[in-house]
Amino acid sequence: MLLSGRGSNLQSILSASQSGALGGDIALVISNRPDSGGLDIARDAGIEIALIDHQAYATREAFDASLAGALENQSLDLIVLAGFMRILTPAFVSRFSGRLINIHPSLLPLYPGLNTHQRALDAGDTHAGATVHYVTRELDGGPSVLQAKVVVQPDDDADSLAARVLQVEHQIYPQAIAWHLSERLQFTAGTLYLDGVALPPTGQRWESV
Ligand code: NHR
Ligand code: GAR
Repeated sequence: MLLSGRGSNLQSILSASQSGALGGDIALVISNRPDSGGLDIARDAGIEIALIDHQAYATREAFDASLAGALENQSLDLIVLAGFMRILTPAFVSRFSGRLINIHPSLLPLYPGLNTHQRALDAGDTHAGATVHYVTRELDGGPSVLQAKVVVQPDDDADSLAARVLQVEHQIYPQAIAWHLSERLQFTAGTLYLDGVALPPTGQRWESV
């Protein structure tokens, strides 16, 4: 797993792993930031951790080569981005193609990139949400697996909306990872399949909450 921050998605995935709902274990947690809460959560759970600080590398290519080096000896089924804040190079993405998944805090294809909650509020959207997608070289442009919606409340600010979206992230991300690990979900040759059936571009919908 790759992360940069607090690690609440790590916590939800760890809980699913411990209950048997995930169908797998977290082998390694890597952060690009020394102060990530996610590193503390992983350490306390006895998971191997690594700090690969992007500021120590002159180029994105050098940073990604170091990341790839840490990941390649592990025979990982899936590399999970959970609040990971560095854009990955095409070389890294193609090396782990079909085995890289991300959760993005918007209803993709709306609002790829950063500052998603404020952008949804500024647009006057009635709904916001989160999307699990496979990672391709196109930022937040890979095929969607699972999407969850929440209702925007009149008094929401970016923080309150982010907190509501985070609750559904904790539901859909372990689910999507479990599908991948059980091989119900496959991303091959640019097409995404669930139980052998090609998924529509928006992925599966989780019920509105
Ligand atoms: N890499 C590729 N190639 N494709 C994707 O879809 C990726 C990716 C790397 C990360 C997560 C994504 C998100 O869910 C993600 C998806 C970071 C940025 C960003 O602009 C944008 C989107 C995402 C992650 N990062 C700045 C950068 O220069 C740094 C910002 C910071 O450090 O705070 O890399 O939102
Ligand atoms: C989550 O909301 C995740 O969707 C978002 O950051 C938060 C991480 O929270 N991801 C991105 O913005 C990726 N650029 P967490 O550290 O508590 O899991």
